[in-house]
Amino acid sequence: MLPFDEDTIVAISTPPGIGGLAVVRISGPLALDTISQYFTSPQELTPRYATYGKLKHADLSEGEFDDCIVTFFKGPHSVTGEDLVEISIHGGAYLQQKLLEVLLRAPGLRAASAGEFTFRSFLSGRIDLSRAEAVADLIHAKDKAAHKNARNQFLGNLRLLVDSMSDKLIHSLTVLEAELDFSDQEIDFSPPQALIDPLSEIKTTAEALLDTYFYGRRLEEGIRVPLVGAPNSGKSSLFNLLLGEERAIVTAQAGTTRDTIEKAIVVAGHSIILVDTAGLRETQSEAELSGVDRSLDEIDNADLVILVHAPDTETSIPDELIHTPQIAVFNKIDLVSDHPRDMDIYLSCATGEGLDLLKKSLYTQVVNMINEGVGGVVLNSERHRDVFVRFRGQIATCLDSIRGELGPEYIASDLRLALDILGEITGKTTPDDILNQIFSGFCVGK
Ligand SMILES: Nc1nc2c(ncn2[C@@H]2O[C@H](COP(=O)(O)OP(=O)(O)OP(=O)(O)O)[C@@H](O)[C@H]2O)c(=O)[nH]1
Ligand SMILES: [Mg+2]
Repeated sequence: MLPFDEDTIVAISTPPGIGGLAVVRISGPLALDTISQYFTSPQELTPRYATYGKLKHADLSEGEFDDCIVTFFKGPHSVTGEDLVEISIHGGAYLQQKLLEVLLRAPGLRAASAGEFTFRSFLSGRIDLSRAEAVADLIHAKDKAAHKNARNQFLGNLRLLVDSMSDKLIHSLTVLEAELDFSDQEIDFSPPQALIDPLSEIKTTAEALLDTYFYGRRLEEGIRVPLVGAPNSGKSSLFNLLLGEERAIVTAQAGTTRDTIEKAIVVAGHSIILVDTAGLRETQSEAELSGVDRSLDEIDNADLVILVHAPDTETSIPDELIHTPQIAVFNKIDLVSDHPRDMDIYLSCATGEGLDLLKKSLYTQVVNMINEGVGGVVLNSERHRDVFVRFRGQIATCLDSIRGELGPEYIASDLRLALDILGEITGKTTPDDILNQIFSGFCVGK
């Protein structure tokens, strides 16, 4: 475990310059002492009550600080497990920085490092590692679906799942320990089905969890939807129409878009990254060729492609698209009376006809991608995926050892290793460098 110093830490918990209210947090043994030197109020600070008053100190000039509200949480009944003070002030960047500066001159206080409040919460046992990570996800959640997933993890769904797997492993270990106790009596060890069944169940759960990862990444990064097609087919026009703003340049000249342009919209509660791309064609122009390469990269990374056809251009389906879900759109129907049969949507960016159908189709495709997860858990972190890949492998090793009728001491040691791997999710057995990496990814003040 990392050294947990007894310092009192301070940080602004809202990014400077946002406006509204800002919260400055002080956590540690000197929190209460410090605030009593900087804050005056007719009322006593009472734990868990918000107290209205003024910040006052020789270091603060008159008029620099007006009213504020201080909330005091007495350790261990605080989020960090230690004495914690939260000062709500007006959110101007100047006021925030000034207060921080002044507090940092107070004896025994130092600036909190990134994620240190949450880290202290973890070290004091208030939350396990998976919930601490969910705090970061909650802060970064861009849409309803990502928020829901982060919230589920924060409520402890992942921990509950891990606990139930751990309990089964511990039970299996108990069965084996009992065998080991009798091993000096030369009774043959025949591994009971009671060992195989729970382990097979655990392996199935781990596999189902790993299957949620692909969707989990989409939750994290957004569903990538490039608009692809021949030059002049109307990709940029459609991109603008879906965004509801004139974001991309549209001209009658083929080869207008070179660089990819992306912008997020929300469909069915999910962030969708719409990407306008350069039209696919053979070309001598170096700049356009780079654009086409980028379009092909986008196709490679796409979750869903909107393939745009038009009567006055010829869009061929790129080979790279074979495995990617797609919506085939026939654009510019205002120009023709007859159109091909094999398209999903018939559209006119000029008149808006067909746009609602395209939006519905996009909605349906997104809803089809939703994975409800296992016990409300969708894996979205590379770290969690890595742990579960190793865990699944270790459970497979345990099962092999049991079926291969290895001695109970070998199977027990395989099971202990599986338990250790699983403990990395909740932080029981997570190496210090990984902990450092996780918490340094947080922002200061969290
Ligand atoms: N009549 C008609 N013209 C359209 C429609 N959609 C787009 N256009 C026109 O087609 C031309 C090309 O449109 P863009 O949106 O720039 O086409 P693009 O696919 O982005 O073209 P590149 O960027 O060159 O690959 C412009 O003159 C648009 O006004 C449509 O539905 N009907
Ligand atoms: Mg374009």
